[in-house]
Amino acid sequence: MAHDAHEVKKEMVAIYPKKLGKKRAEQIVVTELGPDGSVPPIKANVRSSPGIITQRGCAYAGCKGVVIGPSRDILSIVHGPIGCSFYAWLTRRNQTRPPSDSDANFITYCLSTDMTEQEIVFGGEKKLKAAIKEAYDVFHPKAIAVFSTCPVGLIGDDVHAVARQMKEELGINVFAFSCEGYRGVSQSAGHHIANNQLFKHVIGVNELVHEDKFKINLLGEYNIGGDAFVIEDLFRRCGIKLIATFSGNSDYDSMANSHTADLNLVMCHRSINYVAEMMEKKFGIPWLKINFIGAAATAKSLRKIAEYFDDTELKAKVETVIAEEMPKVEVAQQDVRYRCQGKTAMLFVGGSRAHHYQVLFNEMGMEIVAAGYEFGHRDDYEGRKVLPTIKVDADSKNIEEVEVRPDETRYMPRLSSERKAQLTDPELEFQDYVGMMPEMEDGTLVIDDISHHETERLIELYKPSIFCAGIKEKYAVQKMGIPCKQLHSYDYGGPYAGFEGAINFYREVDRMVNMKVWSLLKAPWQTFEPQPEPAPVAAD
Ligand code: CFM
Repeated sequence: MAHDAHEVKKEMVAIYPKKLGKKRAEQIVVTELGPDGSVPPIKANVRSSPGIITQRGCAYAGCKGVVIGPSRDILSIVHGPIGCSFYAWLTRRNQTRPPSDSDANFITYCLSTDMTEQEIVFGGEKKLKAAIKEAYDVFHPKAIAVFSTCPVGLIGDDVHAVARQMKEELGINVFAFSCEGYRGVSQSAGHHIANNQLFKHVIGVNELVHEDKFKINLLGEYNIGGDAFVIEDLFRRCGIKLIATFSGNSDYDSMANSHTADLNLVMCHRSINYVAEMMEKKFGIPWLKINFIGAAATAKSLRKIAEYFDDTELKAKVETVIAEEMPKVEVAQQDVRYRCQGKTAMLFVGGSRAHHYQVLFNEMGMEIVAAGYEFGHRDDYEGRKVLPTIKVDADSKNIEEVEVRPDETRYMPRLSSERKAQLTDPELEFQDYVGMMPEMEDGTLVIDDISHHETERLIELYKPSIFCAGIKEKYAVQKMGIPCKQLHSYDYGGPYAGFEGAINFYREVDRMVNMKVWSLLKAPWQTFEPQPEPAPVAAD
């Protein structure tokens, strides 16, 4: 690496006022794996400092947009001013495929109570009730979810009481989320709030029994760019029965029935680990951390599932699928490696992809020079082993911790204690997540909640071959002559999951990093030459 990461860090924070510089210095860490597998601590999941131009979103975005939004037949009503709905309308590329044209799909709709001054002054509960009734009359959904925006919490509308009342009146499941944008420090708070309500109001209300042998749920996969379709296909070919996905390409009934699965797979740890934990406690369903981003990671994840079920037939099927897919992947890898080997990437996105996508770049022979989450917690960086040492602050106390006990009739441990004791290989990540940092090269920069200034300095100093972020950063980065790949929406591309997705990703990144246009790019101000003063116009 051409730069000493410690020097870069010093230089990046030097420009800040003292207090802010001190805080940012704790959120910027140079990775170094200790002999015991530990990494240096990072400060994460703390408030963004005003003025730094954070990449983050709000709790409402994390709850409505991220966790619940991709489910196609829960009718979502936003209780709040119209802008909160309008700017969240179809902005995430979560795809869905109803079984037939006559099945419900509300994803394209945008329902809002359109709160105005009238409700801010006199209360909005009446309007919310009317909205739920009207929505029910028009759509006849199986379930209605109500999302609170900032003013709802400020004026004190009791959305939960309204939901209870309407549930009784309409005879369908109606539940609400106190996911006001200001709760917590980022969208991460919204994930937690969504997890809690899913657990309390949806999971376990459908008792349909599936006779299949290997029943799983996929948690934290939201079907961006069609990723879930690819993963579903892999499960089908391996003979694995997917009960529910939370929540890409999902419907209400499958989530309500998810407690009948025998294993939870956790893809995005940040957004949904709470559901995995709570389902373990209440129903006895263990969970495994998996990752379907990257071909090797996909193969490893399938093998982990087979290992969990410990079934010879399943193991054989998994090996067959891997053997069918890997040769195509290797051809594509070889092709791109020739042009991409040694090129560099930076990833600043979300709470899980900045880790998962490193695998794909490494498979192409590319090097990660810096990475970070927008809103990950310390466990996403350093691994779950730091969980007991994370201090609870006022912002995290703001979010309900649901007390969970084993279900009186439905708790059923899926594994014997002897079998559980066999699943301790750290590679298996059984009920564990090792985090991003232990898997990164020593000397790499890890930056939490990166600021715009830091982004610019990093680009100026390292001139990475590609920068991965979102739409808010994309054009600012590209104006600096560096291609920016959106890892939230995938720009217009995808899927990138599984074997097929890996090939798509290699090809697209190859095209981006080897495109000559970036070196030709000059912004108008870079070519600006001062013009001579215009001659004075003669006065009459
Ligand atoms: Fe999980 Fe996500 Fe992500 Fe996330 Fe997100 Fe997303 Fe993301 Mo954008 S749930 S943490 S809140 S993997 S919307 S599908 S891409 S920031 S890295």
